[in-house]
Amino acid sequence: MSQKRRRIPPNQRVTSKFPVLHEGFMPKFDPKTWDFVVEGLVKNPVRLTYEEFLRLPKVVSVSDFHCVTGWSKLDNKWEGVAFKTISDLVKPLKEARCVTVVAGGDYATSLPLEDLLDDDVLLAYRLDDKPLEPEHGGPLRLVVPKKYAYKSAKWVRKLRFTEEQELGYWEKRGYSNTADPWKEERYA
Ligand SMILES: Nc1nc2c(c(=O)[nH]1)N[C@H]1C(S)=C(S)[C@@H](COP(=O)(O)O)O[C@H]1N2
Ligand SMILES: [Mo]
Repeated sequence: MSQKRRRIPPNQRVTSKFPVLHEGFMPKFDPKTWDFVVEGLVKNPVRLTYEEFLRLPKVVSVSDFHCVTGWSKLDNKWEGVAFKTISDLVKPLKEARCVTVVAGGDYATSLPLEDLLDDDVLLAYRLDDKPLEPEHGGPLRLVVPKKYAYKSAKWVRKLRFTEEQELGYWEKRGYSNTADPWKEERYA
C-alpha cells in the first residue's frame, strides 16, 4: 500500500471499554462435545475436537476492532489459529471462492476466501493473555480486523467453503456483505 491510511476508519469513535454485542442466545460450551467442522468445497473435510483444535499451530496477532454501530477498540491481542493454517489443512478446491462461517446462537456470516487468508485473520481462543470470555465469543471466535466486526463471528463451530458469497445474519437484514470500514460500507 503506497498511501499511509489513518488508523481510525471514518465516523468511528475509540472506546476503552469492550462492549458486548450480539443477538440471540449465548451457546453453552462443553469441551467434551464441542467440535469444529470444515465442509463444502474442500479436498480434505475435517472434524476436530476441542483438544485437537488446541494442538494446531498457534499465532499471536494484535489488531483493532471496528463495530458498524460506531465504536472501535484498539490493540486487541488475539491468540489462536491462523485462518491460513485451517485452509492449508483442508485444501480448498479451485471453485471455492468464499467461506460461510457458522456459529452457535444461530449466527452466520460469509467472506471471500482471499480476505480470510490475510495474515491478521485468525480463529481466536485467547484475548489479552486470558482465555477468551464466553460473552466475547469463547471458546472460539473469528477475527477479521479489516472488516466491520459483524464479520468476526463469535462461537464459531463450522466453516463451509462455497462458490458464491452467502448472506449472513446481519447481511440478510441489510448490512453490507463487503463491510470495509475504510470505505464505510455499512449497508448494502
Ligand atoms: N455469533 C455471533 N457473533 C457475533 C455477533 C452475534 O450477534 N453473534 N455480533 C457481531 C457484532 S455486530 C459485533 S460488533 C461483534 C461484537 O463482539 P464483542 O461482543 O466481543 O464486542 O461480534 C460480532 N459477532
Ligand atoms: Mo457490531
